[in-house]
Amino acid sequence: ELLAQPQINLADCLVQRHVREGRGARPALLFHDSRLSYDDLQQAMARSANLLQRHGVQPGDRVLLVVPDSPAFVSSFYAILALGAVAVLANPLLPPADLVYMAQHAGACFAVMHQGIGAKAQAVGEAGVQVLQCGDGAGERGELERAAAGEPSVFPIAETAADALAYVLFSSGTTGKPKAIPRRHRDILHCTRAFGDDILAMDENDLIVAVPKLTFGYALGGSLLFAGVAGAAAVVFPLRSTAAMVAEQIERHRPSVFLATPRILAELLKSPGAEALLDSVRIATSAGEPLPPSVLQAWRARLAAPLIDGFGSTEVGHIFLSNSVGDIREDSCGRCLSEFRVKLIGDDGQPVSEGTSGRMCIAGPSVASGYLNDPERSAASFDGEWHISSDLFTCRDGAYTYVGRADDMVKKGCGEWVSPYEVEDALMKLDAVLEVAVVGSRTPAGVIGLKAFVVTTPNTPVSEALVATLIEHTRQRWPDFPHKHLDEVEFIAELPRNVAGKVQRQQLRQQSLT
Ligand code: 3SK
Repeated sequence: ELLAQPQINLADCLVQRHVREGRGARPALLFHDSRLSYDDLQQAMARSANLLQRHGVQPGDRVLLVVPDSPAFVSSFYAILALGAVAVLANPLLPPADLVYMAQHAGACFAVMHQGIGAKAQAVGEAGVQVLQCGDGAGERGELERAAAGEPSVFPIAETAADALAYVLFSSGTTGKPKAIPRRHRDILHCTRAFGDDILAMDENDLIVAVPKLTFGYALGGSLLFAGVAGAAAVVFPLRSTAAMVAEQIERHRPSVFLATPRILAELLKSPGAEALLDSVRIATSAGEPLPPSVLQAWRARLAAPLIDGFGSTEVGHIFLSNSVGDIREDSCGRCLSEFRVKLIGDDGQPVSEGTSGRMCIAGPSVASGYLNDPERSAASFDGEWHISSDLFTCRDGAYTYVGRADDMVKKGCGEWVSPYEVEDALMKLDAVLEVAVVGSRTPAGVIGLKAFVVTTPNTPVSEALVATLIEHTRQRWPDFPHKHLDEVEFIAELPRNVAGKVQRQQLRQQSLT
């Protein structure tokens, strides 16, 4: 039992342990046509750790890691941890100013950055951070791979306290600078127990494909780290995931576990051949955004494997509410998982009654106690053992239903609240709709209305008739609730998303309310 130890280093538990215990030849990482075993990964990690140590990286130092998902990302991540240093993960798609902010905010003195983002590396370097550039760690060699090739392939992994800081993830809120969330070595082991073991029943035979990228906690935890705990294999691929790219990875690697997002699921399920494409999957998950019931219905109509909707956050470490095999509900993201406790509170800070919406508060062993170097925002979101989120839920019989972020709700008509997700789900049932986001808008009469930003399915012509069909659909769906009727529709080529792939409703709201 890994959690029984007072000293835990993830580089040991998730990589070196498998080599030590005779599982070194098993696959750890799949990247295009490359296959890295746990032996290969341990050696790449050790070489990089030796190299970083020679460059002066010390235990406790913060090292910015800005590398697309690849063997180089993974071996550098574990090398930083092996040194007892702290990996500060940043998405390579972010602009230079954001990367400089992240490096400075986290106090990074060193950075490993992909050589393909030279201008960004220059900006980080000019901010006083020592930068080492890498390739992809497979076919493409950079400065890091060339120098590391001469380093020993063994490294004495630092003995770190289970509570020591291991890595920092940034969570982009709707406003302000991204928040830095500290993660300790032991945190992900609790999350693995709650979700990887209890819900996914992962073991060393699993092969995981995840839609989001490794700088997002859902994928970092659910693919790379859960795989490391189980001795299973994770597929990694660079760039922002499109449905076509995900389909290609699934076709090539035939995963048993598919960590998905609603958007990619909806797209895959609207294309013919989804059954054949996904027939290796024994369990799929949906998280990152609310799963529209229509997408779950489409999945169930075509696939026998369970699709499990869950809800998590970077502050908690991973998923803390989830459906489970044998208990899958269309109107709920499930029950509180074994490691956690949750409560819903109202504006007065008191628990709300059953069926009333309230702010989700979470306590448990992997819950952060605050944001890094941010006392003000920490005070607003943490209270003792509780993380007070801005997510609103209702609870019935122990199952939680997502209502929206406190700032996503729209008050319309005679002051009645509408959850945009309910209206989006109704619209997603139409064949013409590929993606949709609903926000509050200012109507020509100057009152608050509901506006849908719609991405249509390929080959669907946009027209006034389609606008009328969408509006009429909401009227027919809720004949007695005019506050849920659409007032306006705008067709757009794609929804604005942040680098983690979440829809930027704030941007759409700003556009619609001015
Ligand atoms: O959806 C999220 O924000 C999330 C973050 C970290 C881990 C898991 C999830 C679903």
